[in-house]
Amino acid sequence: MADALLIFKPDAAYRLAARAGIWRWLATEREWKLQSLEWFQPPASLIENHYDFLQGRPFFPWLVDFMTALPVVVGRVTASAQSLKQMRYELGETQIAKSRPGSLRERYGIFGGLNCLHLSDAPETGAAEVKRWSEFVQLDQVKVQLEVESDKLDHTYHLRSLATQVANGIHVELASKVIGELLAEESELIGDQLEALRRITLGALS
Ligand code: DAT
Ligand code: MG
Repeated sequence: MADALLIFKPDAAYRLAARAGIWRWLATEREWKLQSLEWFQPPASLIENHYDFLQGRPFFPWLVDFMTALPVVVGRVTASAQSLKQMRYELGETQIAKSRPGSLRERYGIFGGLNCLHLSDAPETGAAEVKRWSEFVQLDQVKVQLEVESDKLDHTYHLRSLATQVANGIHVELASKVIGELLAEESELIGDQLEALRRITLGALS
């Protein structure tokens, strides 16, 4: 059995319909078992180490902001190497424009690297990530139960369309404003936390 680290990134942790959809998949535990889950806001140093292979890439400062701006939902799953591969297939490719139709990321991800869920990509990386994160998070207890349904609207495709406009410099101000409004509708965040979700979403588009 392999260990894998799982993270509901902010775009999944707070967009409640997306979170419910991803949770419906995760909770089936078809070929895997969820061993732990809890809320945790990672420090920048942890994210810089977690993504050290991406240091120097132009999106790296955004990535660190994205992963540290708000508490996220972190957990550990166990699965065979083959099942972990199957989970990654169901998750879909990293960048939303390239993610397989029907995959979780294509269904709920907004744009670029705003891709909802982290999942270790192999037993070796899973072991290393679980070891690193276990210094910060207790990875042996399911401490949160997420809901399988949400009353909130799912604006994924509208958000993707607006994000594409912003990324292409078309109606940037108006599209950015509507993105903020849609994120407010999808989540229960207010004040600084809503502003943080808006900032990390727009940050992926520049
Ligand atoms: P994955 O999350 O599919 O394992 P990864 O480990 O290669 O992908 O990269 C980690 C995260 O970094 C990814 O989820 C989002 C971000 N990222 C990677 N490549 C990117 C790119 N070309 N543009 C924007 N964000 C990217
Ligand atoms: Mg990865």
